[in-house]
Amino acid sequence: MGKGMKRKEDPRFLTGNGNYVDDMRLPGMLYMAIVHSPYPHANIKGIDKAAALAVPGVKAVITGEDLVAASLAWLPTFHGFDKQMVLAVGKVLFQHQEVAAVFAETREAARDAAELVDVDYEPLDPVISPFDSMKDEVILRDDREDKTNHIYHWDSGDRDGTQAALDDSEVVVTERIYAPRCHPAPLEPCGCVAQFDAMGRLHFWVTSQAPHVYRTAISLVTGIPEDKIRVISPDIGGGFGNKVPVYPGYVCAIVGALILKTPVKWIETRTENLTTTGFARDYHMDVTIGAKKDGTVTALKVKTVADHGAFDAAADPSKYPAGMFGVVTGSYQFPVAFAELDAYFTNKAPGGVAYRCSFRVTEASYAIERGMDILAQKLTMDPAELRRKNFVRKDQFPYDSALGFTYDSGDYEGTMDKALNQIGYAELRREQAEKRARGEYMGIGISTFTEVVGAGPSKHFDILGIKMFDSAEIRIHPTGTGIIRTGTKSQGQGHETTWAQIVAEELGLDPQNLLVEEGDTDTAPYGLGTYASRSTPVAGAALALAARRVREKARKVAAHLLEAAAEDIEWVDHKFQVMGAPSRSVTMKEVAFAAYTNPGEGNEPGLEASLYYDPPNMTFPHGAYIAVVDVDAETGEVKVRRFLAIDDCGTVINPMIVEGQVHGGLTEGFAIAFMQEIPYDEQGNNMAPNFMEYLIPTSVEAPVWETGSTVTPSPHHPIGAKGVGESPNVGSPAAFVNAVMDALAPLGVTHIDMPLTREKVWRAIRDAQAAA
Ligand code: PCD
Repeated sequence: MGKGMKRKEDPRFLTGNGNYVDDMRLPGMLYMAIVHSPYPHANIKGIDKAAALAVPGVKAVITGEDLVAASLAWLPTFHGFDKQMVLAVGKVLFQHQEVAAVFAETREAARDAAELVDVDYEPLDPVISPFDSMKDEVILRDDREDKTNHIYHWDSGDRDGTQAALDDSEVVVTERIYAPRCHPAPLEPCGCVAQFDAMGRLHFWVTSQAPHVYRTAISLVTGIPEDKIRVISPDIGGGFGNKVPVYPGYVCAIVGALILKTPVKWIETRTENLTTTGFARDYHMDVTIGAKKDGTVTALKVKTVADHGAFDAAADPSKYPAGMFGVVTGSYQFPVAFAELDAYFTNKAPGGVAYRCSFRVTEASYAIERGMDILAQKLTMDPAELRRKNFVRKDQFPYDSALGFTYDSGDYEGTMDKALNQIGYAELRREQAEKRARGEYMGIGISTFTEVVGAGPSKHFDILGIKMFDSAEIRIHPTGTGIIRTGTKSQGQGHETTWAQIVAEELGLDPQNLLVEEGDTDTAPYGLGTYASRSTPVAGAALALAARRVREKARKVAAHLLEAAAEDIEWVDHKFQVMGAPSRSVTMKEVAFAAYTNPGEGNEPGLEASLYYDPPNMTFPHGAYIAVVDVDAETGEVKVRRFLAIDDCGTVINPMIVEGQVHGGLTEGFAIAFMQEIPYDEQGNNMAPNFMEYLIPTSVEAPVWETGSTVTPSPHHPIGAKGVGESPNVGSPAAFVNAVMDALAPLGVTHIDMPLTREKVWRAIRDAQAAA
């Protein structure tokens, strides 16, 4: 624990020996390709399969009508507010929507044939903006009983109290802040292999962040009894939220394997990944902050319009339709606040998914961290001082926020001070003043965010009704090695290493000899999977407590070996010893052997335990990020000169892994801030369907990351750990944008929506200069 142990999984990955879904090859396996709609909104007048079926090697073509006959035309989305068409029936609702599936002996034949499926479309006018959609002039989803494009309303806090406080405030700032539609584009796209064995049992290899939830969902959708389904998530090349939802292709592959009685593989193309899988953000947030002239905040109001596309793909807990957006009060003491959100359907690909974001925390953090800077600019106050004035103080935890969360622990001021010192803030401000005097645009951007991760306590959190606990199972072998299983599933995070470290610490064993296995529903205990930075807060806690259960059992065996009463045995320095007689001790390795060879009378043989953990609260990691940029006013180019991230995720299991998590998340945050968006034109065309348009930063574009940490343990987690995987993506976009706005402040620019492309920055500068 606390050591930068090298990742146990890496030899496999670094030598090209990972085992991914696309590595699966089964005898007789067919390949599936999907036919996509070129139109965002159209009636389907007919589908002619003949030309496709004539392609050599093609075995079958299925359409939505075929699925209707099998009652498989719709699949539930994970928070239960909506369902999604598997293959379009009657009409298509977004460009690239799945219309038919082709099965063939080779991938090439399947794709060639997919192009020959002749679909007769009658194009309809698309509704692309949620602000048009809300007028309900055209109802997009005629399958729904409520004839409206409005999906849901959510609100939290004190509406009247907030308005009254804003009316009384000496200063009020307000800004519409857009969090663009974006997408993680993991290295490995989504895919699956479906096989029914001789006993009719479904074996389903799939790129899933939540294999157990998939098993239950597949059973509920298809009617196949759950014991006849085995879901296996092998190695996964990045998930980032993209691999939480169940996609139409999965259902089609299972149907294909069932009707053709042979295994079916489907691996989506990069363009399919960028056009059809669940998308994140697309939040239009009206942020209003009230304050006194001295900068003390008095109230926060946020009104959001969310564009969820044609189907609401959100996997949010059912009690939280807008996810954890309520963390929008951030790290600050707002005496009163009100947040409300309305979500709408449009003719875009399904939205509402979380990308490196614990259910809308990224949007919320971006809104408040941008908002605080807009307030600082209005008050001509230093943004660090404004934050300091309003931080929840260290001695106020557990802190009840105005929107109903109980923050577990934190030291916001201490973390910010560490960041300010480490980056040399005062010196940077001096340099900026000199540059400004010379007409140069340098900016410093701060983001002091609070996250909420570790979903979650069963009283509030579920997916499809299943409570969001997690689980751990530990078996120690006679020789003092063992196997560890959890209900989570690493997609690159390094669980094979960190889970072994937790158990090794609790049991005094060698982490190199504790094998970690996740992702096979036949062997792993039921768990809700890995997303929302929940694995460490939930499964990590389950592991520590399961290990303590093993230790309790081992204590009895130790007592037998030491010829003492179990009550007189204590656990000191990773071994059992007789109280007051340190020379009389046994190691866990010795106890393990005895557990199978000589457990002692009345002691149950064997050494294992399993445990389900229902967390009492979420964990609230925080951080202080600072970006330093230079903006070229001639070209709009932004150069990120420095970026410092101080993260506080409580007790750290593996500092090297945490640093890697932070580097990865910052690089994604950088991409979101400066280059990435899934935009749609007015005709509803997806304008970033490939990597020519959807840009992925490499080490060439990415800044050199400086990192550091503070440690404020979570008081309710057995080892004090909080999540960290999402923090860098949650905290960094605001730091980048704040830095650019700080650079352009002398021009009177207050806000530009991400991504801050050269063109947008250049136009803002030009417009500001023209207005001056
Ligand atoms: N850790 C440590 N310590 C602490 C914390 C943590 O060490 N304190 C570590 C662990 O153990 C792991 C990691 O670190 O290994 C992480 O963790 P977390 O935070 O708990 O988390 P998870 O749950 O595991 O995971 C999840 C996340 C998310 S959420 C995302 S997006 C992303 C991240 O993770 N993704 C990914 N990261 C990553 N990485 C990689 N490589 N890949 C991927 O995919 Mo979502 O909701 O899904 O949107």
